[in-house]
Amino acid sequence: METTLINRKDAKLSLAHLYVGFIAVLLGGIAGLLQTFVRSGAITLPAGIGYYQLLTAHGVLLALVFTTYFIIGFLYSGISKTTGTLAEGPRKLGWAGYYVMTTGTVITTIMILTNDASVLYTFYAPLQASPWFYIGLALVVIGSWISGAGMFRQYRNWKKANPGQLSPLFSFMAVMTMLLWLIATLGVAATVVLQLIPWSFGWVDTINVLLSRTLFWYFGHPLVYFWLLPAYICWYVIIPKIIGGKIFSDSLARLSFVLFLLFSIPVGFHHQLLESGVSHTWKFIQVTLTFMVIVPSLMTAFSLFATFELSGRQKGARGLFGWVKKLPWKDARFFAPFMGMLIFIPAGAGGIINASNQLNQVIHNTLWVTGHFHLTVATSVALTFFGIAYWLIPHLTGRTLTKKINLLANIQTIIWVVGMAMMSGAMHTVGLLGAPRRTAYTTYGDYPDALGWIPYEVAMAVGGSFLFIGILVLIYIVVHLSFFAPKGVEAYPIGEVADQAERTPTILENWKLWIGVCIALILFAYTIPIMEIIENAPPGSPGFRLW
Ligand code: HAS
Ligand code: CU
Repeated sequence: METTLINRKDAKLSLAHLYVGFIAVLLGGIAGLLQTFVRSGAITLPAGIGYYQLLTAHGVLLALVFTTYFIIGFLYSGISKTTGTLAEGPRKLGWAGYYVMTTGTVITTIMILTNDASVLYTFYAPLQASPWFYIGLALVVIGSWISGAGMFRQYRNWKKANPGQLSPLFSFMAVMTMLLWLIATLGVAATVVLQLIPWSFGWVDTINVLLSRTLFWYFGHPLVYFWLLPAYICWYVIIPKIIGGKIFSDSLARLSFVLFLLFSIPVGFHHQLLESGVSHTWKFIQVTLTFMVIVPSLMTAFSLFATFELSGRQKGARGLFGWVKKLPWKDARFFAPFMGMLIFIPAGAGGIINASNQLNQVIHNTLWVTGHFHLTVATSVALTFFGIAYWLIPHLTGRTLTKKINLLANIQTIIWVVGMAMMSGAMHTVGLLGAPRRTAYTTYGDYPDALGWIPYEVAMAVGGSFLFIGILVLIYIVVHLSFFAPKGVEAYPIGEVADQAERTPTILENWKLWIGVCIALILFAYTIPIMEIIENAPPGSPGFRLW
């Protein structure tokens, strides 16, 4: 039984992040529920609220605000746990980042609420929001850089104090995640600062739309791994401890994170396969690299199965699948992330379909894609984050996860999986039937095909209602664990590496090497296409406000 909590000041920093994250979940969830009702034709929105306004709030609050705050809060806590209490400098940077991000979040949210930024979470030009929306987003990114700098400093301090030693796995993974984020956000920062802000203020009249979208997707794909890697940290480092097993291999875990750094970024064109203005050659190269980035996920699946099986056999499991019975199914800290893993199998398969050029022609811009990302980020990642919160919040507040709340958390997980299966299942199917994404309710003049989509949209609304109930249960649990649960010490589970595992090669911690290869791959995949996009650009576009 563990008896130590991480430093109280560090706990406060993490908690501040988690609270903003969960407030965003509640608000974003309300928007999501309403959207499914509008889309299926069940209601019309009162008080001049627009469908696209809700959709923007939903995407920004859940995909951008919840994830970023949760991730930074979680990573700071794990760094404090594994490298020791944060030094003064890193902690100050953590708070500075928090305040800058929060200022940006508030500005962005106000712009959405006043209906000055109904441009969805991808804010594609030539849709034009108020300049303050982009300024808010820029502040969120700058704040996250400051927080990242704090983590890098703490990691460097640890390295200096422990020369020649391999850094703790959690801290290595946290630094890799923030490094990936730093390099990726350079793209979105470039389009926001150099293109969108000057254009929305009216300092320039037109914008190069293709360049802006390309810079967005340079960032947008690694963004999804910025969400995924903290979930992988839980799967690699936390879950083995919770199930009473060991980390299968430290080297494999580190190698998979290195591969994510290398292959996450030079692949953005798989979001632009139907976009004219980019040559086939470069699309082909980036699709090939996309298939490379599937490898570290397959390695992760392999390593998880190995951890489960080894620990099951140690507990006496027999036969091919006997180990399944030895997993702690009733423990919400395991069950929620496990359901995330399970869903990631079909979710990842869907991703491979998306990335295949010919199949992408079928699913692009349909509700299939919306189904895909509700399985990946909104189930695999979100359920894992919920599973982390169930022990992390009480650890930080000095309380405990009681049996009752654990049971409620398991019920929450089931509600989530059922709701998402319905909603995402319907989205995938109706997407194949041609229903577009990013559209409000319409019957296209009672066009028969479009009428055939409506039953699926009703199924989406039913699933969405389950999910909303899931969010209410989740928020109840979070509030309880934060303020009302009995005082005590909830363990911070950090797994140990299996004894038989080989020694980790130090080259895996050669940051200069990996950053060098990463930059080389990015330059290879993007330099010529971006030059072509600039050289062959059609006349730029003015801004449009279509809402
Ligand atoms: Fe994706 C679109 C391709 C993964 C999120 N994706 C999106 C969008 C989002 C998103 C948000 O190529 C929409 C963006 C927008 O608004 O337009 N995606 C992929 C590929 C992968 C992938 C190849 N996506 C993700 C992840 C996301 C995410 C992860 C969020 C977290 N995606 C695409 C493409 C598009 C796209 C195209 C553009 C579509 C279009 O045309 O617009 C891969 O990384 C997936 C690899 C995963 C696997 C699964 C490994 C399984 C594991 C679980 C093991 C389970 C165990 C438990 C051990 C190969 C690790 C089992 C135990 C038992 C007992 C059974
Ligand atoms: Cu992608």
